[in-house]
Amino acid sequence: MHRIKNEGGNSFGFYSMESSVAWTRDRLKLEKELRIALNSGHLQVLYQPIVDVYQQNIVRMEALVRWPHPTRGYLSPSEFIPLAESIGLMEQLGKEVLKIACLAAHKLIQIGKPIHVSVNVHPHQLLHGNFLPALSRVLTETGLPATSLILEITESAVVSDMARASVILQQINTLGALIALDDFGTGYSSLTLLRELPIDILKIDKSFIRALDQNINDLTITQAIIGLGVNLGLMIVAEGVESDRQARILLENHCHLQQGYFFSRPVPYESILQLVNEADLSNLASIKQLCAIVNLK
Ligand code: G
Ligand code: MN
Repeated sequence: MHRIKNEGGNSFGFYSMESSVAWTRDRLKLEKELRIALNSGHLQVLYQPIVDVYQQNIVRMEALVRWPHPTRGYLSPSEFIPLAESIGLMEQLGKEVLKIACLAAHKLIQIGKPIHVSVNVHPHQLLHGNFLPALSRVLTETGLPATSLILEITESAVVSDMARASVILQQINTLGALIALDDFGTGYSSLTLLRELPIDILKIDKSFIRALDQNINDLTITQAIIGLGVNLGLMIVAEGVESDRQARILLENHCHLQQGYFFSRPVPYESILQLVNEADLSNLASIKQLCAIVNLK
């Protein structure tokens, strides 16, 4: 049952004594390996650029954790975050990623490239731990101004305990960090949430962007989210932009903050450094194409 639930639920599997023993053994091994990886600094943080198509510039980067596993290859968060959560490692893992990301952003500031860093915060981390003191400590230790940090939270985190989430988000807001609502449109999309909480940014979920140029419903929903956000004075970021057609449609709808494989995959810090150091980013073919689009308008 736990295996099926961990794989996303809403399914069934067959139980046998042998498979159960094998699964438990496998899982215990993975747990042990995750603990070791975390404690010995083996988890990697990659950064995916968020570009401002108008400015033709990288203005932010989203920190995304990866686990280079010795035998299973690169594991993405969806493959080990549920495990980290179930064995109580989520807070430690979250803090570690936050610290690495803040250090990276601080280094960029020091070389005159003030790029905001956007860090995903897991619901557990936000609601169950001592999030605010931990956040303050990381900012002090890394020297990153709070105003250079964006925390990405999901609607489900907020909805699961609205009262507590509200208090914590207000405190984060007072500190000066920005708050982004991640995967917007896939969860509850409660409008009360937008009215009552100090949200600064909406990130349109990539599921709407994927078929933006083929599906009129996806386009309509995307336009509605942009309209809603703009009218509420929020910044809008489109995620999962994979083609120039998608980028162009978003731009036509005044959504100029964009992120996705069209611009860049998540890359190591050294590659970000290289990208931001390019005078005009013209090595990013996609940016070049977009410059042409913007100039045409
Ligand atoms: O939930 P969140 O929005 O933080 O998820 C980010 C994830 O989306 C990362 O795992 C990242 O690798 C992935 N991602 C980023 N850009 C794209 C894209 O253009 N297409 C697809 N399919 N996935 C993307
Ligand atoms: Mn995110």
